[in-house]
Amino acid sequence: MIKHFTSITDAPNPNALIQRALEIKRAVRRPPSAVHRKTLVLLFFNPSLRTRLSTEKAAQNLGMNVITMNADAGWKIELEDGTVMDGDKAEHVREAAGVISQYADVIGIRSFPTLKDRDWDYAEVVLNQFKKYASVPIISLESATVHPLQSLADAVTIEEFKTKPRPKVVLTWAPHVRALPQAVPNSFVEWMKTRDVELVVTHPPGAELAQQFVENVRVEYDQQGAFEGADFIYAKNWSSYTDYGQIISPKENWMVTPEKMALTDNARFMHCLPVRRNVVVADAVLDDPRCLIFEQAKNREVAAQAVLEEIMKSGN
Ligand code: SN0
Repeated sequence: MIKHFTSITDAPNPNALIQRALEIKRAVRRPPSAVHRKTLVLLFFNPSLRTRLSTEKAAQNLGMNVITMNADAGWKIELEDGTVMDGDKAEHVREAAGVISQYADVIGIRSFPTLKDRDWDYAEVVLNQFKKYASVPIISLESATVHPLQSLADAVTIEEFKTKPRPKVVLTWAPHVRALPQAVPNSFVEWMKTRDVELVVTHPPGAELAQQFVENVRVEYDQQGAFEGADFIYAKNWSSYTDYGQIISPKENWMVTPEKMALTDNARFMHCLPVRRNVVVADAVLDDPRCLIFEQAKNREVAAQAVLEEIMKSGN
């Protein structure tokens, strides 16, 4: 039974979700009657390609109605309680969430972090205010600090492509021209901790993730050392948590190259996308048949379907 799906802590049995996603992938798609005709409203405060398409597709596979709204250009929503609304915010989240709940059986929310105010971002204000004031379950479509639908799909992908009972999974920081959220790495680590894998996180000094995510996780500053014997290389850029939101520019080049991949045990390459070619990872790695980016993207659909099905099963 799950009510909301906003982080791994909402899933009492992550493995059951992973196994169900794999079952869905193998099975003929037939909408269960409990879900048929229910309505999913997706609210995007930030752009989306995979999350939007895969979640809409998953809902359609289940026979649900989907309404998607780009919420970035509409009313500015007041998120704080008790404010005098005499500024530029036209509608309080209390009304916005309450109204959407009149039309939706489930609401999906995408809201990136500000990358300016760490306490505010890590308090997950947008997501939590929607959770508080909506009367229906909330699914995270990537919030300020985690991206559980991506990590569930990544866990499914690793389950499908592992060739050893306990593969070595390496999350490596990679360069980028913009300051990006920590949501994908935070979430990936959180999900991998529940799997039977040897997890190593490698990043330059200054790229430390929040303690609550990397507690008891092996962290190495030596990228090439970390790559040795790896079965999966998961690359992702993130901006600084300690010097919050700042771009990290290490002295060495952290881009993933064929030379670095050669240090692994013939590892599979993974990235959540979108990816900056020849900044994060070299063309030759992305275009190699061992790269799993499309398999990951494909698994976003079954991941979302397993979650929606489970939420609907809970009688919501
Ligand atoms: C987002 C992120 O969290 O890093 C979404 C990943 C699922 N990535 C970006 O915003 C990349 C944007 C860019 O300019 O490359």
